[in-house]
Amino acid sequence: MEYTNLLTEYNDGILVVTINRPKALNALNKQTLSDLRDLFEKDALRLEGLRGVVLTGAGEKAFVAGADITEFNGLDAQGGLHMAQNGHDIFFTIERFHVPVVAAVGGYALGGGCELAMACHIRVASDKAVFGQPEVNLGLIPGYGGTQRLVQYIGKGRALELLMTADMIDASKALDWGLATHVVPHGEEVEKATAILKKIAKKAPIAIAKTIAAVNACFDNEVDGFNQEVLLFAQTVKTDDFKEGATAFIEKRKADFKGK
Ligand code: DAK
Repeated sequence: MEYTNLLTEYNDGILVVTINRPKALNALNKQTLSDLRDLFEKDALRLEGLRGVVLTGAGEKAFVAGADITEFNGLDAQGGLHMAQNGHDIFFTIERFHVPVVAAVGGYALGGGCELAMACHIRVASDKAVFGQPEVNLGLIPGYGGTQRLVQYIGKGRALELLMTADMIDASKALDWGLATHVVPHGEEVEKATAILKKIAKKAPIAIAKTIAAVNACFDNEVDGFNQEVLLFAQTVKTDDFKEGATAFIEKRKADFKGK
């Protein structure tokens, strides 16, 4: 797996992906988005035994400090439409990924960076993390799902205030508001994210994939989430892993899930 702006490390079913543009605070330029698309749409699907992905940023200061502002020059409405659709597609692919994706946020997660973190299933923050959607400072609104997902995580009033003031929040407020689920000392965020994924990796993989799909259905206007849950539940009932899980409980032993 070779990318221009991503570093990858694969061990024991956990893929750690580092956005690697530290001199630009890992800002999301076109190439980085294209790398992320290749990784989540193709390369990661070919990894044998993949059970989780950690997404993080290189350097001490940033997860991702936003879309790359240097690429905005000359952007017209048509270009903006294309750019937003492209970003939405990639971020939906992450949100709908079949294994959990955890953002390990060790610094600025601003604009497109906050949006990327929110497309992940879980966010672990270091005590130096800073979250915000400062697009209005540039005369823009978020273009990668920020107006929708921020409301989902922190509620309409708080989201509107952050989106309209461009205020930034620190890790402890992000934890308090439910944007992050853990705050750890700076430098330990990838380790914590990996530990969460290792815990999930012990569960039945199909049940984990269906859990992600069912929870996503809660925010999908095209489907009835409760109805989706019924359908997805029925799919888990027919798996070998369900038989193994129930049998293991009765036999008082640990289940050995095969993902079938
Ligand atoms: N893009 C490009 N370069 C960036 C960058 C960014 N977003 N953020 C930082 N950098 C670069 C800086 O220019 C600087 O480069 P050099 O001058 O060294 O060459 C380097 O990273 C280090 O940054 P600073 O020197 O500024 O570092 P400080 O510690 O002093 O400040 C900071 C850190 C994060 C507070 C500051 O860099 C900052 O305010 N950065 C910009 C934050 C921001 O406004 N991000 C953009 C949010 S808006 C769209 C879709 C999505 C979006 C927009 C449109 N469409 C579909 C059309 C999303 C928009 C956003 O993300």
